[in-house]
Amino acid sequence: MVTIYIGIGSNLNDPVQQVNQAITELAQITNSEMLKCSSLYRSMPMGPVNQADYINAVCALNTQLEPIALLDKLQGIEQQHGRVRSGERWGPRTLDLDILLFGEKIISSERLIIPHPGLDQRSFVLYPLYEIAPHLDVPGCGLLKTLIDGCDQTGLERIHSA
Ligand code: A4P
Ligand code: MG
Repeated sequence: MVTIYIGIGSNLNDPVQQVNQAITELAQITNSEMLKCSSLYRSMPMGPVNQADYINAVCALNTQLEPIALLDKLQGIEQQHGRVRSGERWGPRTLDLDILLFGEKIISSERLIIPHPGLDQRSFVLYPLYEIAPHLDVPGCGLLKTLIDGCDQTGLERIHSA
């Protein structure tokens, strides 16, 4: 069993509902166990500005799956949510599931980069992660608390789901 962290993001088709539904589905992944979920956060879009605010959250799971098998499960869930890849970088999406961390692993392969790129600078990842794992040491990036101290919280608001 290894503890992994998944970042959830949505800004299309009722994002709060998309994220809550995704949390339910993550809890049903085979050979895995949901440990913790953060609150939901509303965040200003990173990337093109002509898109809606995002809803973000982070979950911790224990899993026996290998990283690629987990990625396949997550992409299956994204498909169930009607994810359409428009080709626009950082464009709007019904559901995005990113493997933020996979235990202590550092991976750089064609399909998978872990820790997830940019994690150490994204308030919409760091703050929900800090809520559920305040003592985390992020492989290759250092203490989460230190990353949080250097990360502006502007444009990020913790919300309570409906
Ligand atoms: N991939 C590589 N590493 C990973 C990983 N650790 N987890 C590959 C998941 N996938 C990983 O992903 C493209 C490919 O990345 C996958 O096929 C997989 O093999 P994608 O979901 O099709 O594309 P994407 O998400 O649009 O691309 P990218 O560059 O990963 O975007 P990000 O970094 O996910 O950012 N603003 C706010 N406020 N909140 C957000 O959540 N999200 C994004 C997307 C932009 N702006 C945002 C937010
Ligand atoms: Mg992604």
